[in-house]
Amino acid sequence: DFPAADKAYHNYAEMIAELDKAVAAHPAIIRKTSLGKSYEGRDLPLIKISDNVAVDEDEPEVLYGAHQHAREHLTVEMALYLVKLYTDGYGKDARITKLVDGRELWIVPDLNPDGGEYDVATGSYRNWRKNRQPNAGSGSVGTDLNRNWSYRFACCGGSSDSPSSETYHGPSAFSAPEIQRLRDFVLSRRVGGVQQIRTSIDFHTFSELILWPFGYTTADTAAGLNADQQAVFQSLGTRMANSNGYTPEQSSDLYITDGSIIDWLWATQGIFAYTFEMYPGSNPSGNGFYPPASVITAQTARNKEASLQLAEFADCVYRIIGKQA
Ligand code: 0X9
Ligand code: CA
Ligand code: CA
Ligand code: ZN
Repeated sequence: DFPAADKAYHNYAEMIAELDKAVAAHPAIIRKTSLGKSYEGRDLPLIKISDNVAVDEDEPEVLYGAHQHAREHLTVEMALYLVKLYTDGYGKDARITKLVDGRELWIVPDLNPDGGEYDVATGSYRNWRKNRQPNAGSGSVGTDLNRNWSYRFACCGGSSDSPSSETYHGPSAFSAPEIQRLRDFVLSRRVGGVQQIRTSIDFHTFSELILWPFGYTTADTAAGLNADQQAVFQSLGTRMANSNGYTPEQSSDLYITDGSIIDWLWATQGIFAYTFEMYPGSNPSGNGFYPPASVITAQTARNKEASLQLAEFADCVYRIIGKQA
């Protein structure tokens, strides 16, 4: 489990218990299901928050995801924060109530439970990043889930062919069961050929950045990303960054990545998808992946405004540049 000093972080069982508590307290607006199972057979929880939650209404949909990378435990806390924000705030805060009534909010709080549990299993952090899927012909375990998506998979030097690498992309796109499950969910949100999810944040740590596509190329625009669309990404990214003090930039300004979730969500589904790299901003001493539990409250609440903005713009993201889709 987590070291004693960090026991405020939620392990897998505690995360599930917290979600179940929210469902018990607010059954009319929150539903918990599963995307399916991880490699080791853990459920990958899926939360929906909306009015008339049992009904698929014609409301813009938003996806918040967390924990593709095992050691980035602060992102699970971020997802739990959003669950509380939208449920406890319903009927009390006008802005929250309007979003819950007018959107269908999807939260995937833990896409890599196997890696997360492995990271804390001994009571000392293992600095684990990937999932826990064995690699045939290699003693090295694990695929980097954020290199396993199919769009320009392994195209551009932004991932590794070596199973021992931290950024191993897997033997083929969607080889990781966790990524298959999230892909299938996202594809299931196409209704009559129209993707219902409009905006998304995939939470990571660390560096305090807001990143947008593409990751595979340093070009600002590319096939499938025109100047207007780039301006939308940059404008909304900058607005969200003004609220949390993160640095907004194209994801390839950090480094080239291929097979990342946001490139796939944008290029194949037209979803305005961002990567947030949470606290800390830099790593002067110690390990930036393991901030003390004392920062959880402030560093999750720090993303309240950006998370609400992402949902508010989901009805027409082009509004931010004064255009219509
Ligand atoms: O390398 C990653 O996957 C992310 N950084 S992390 O330290 N959390 O591993 C950055 C991904 C940024 N690029 C894209 N999202 N395309
Ligand atoms: Ca609804
Ligand atoms: Ca719907
Ligand atoms: Zn990450």
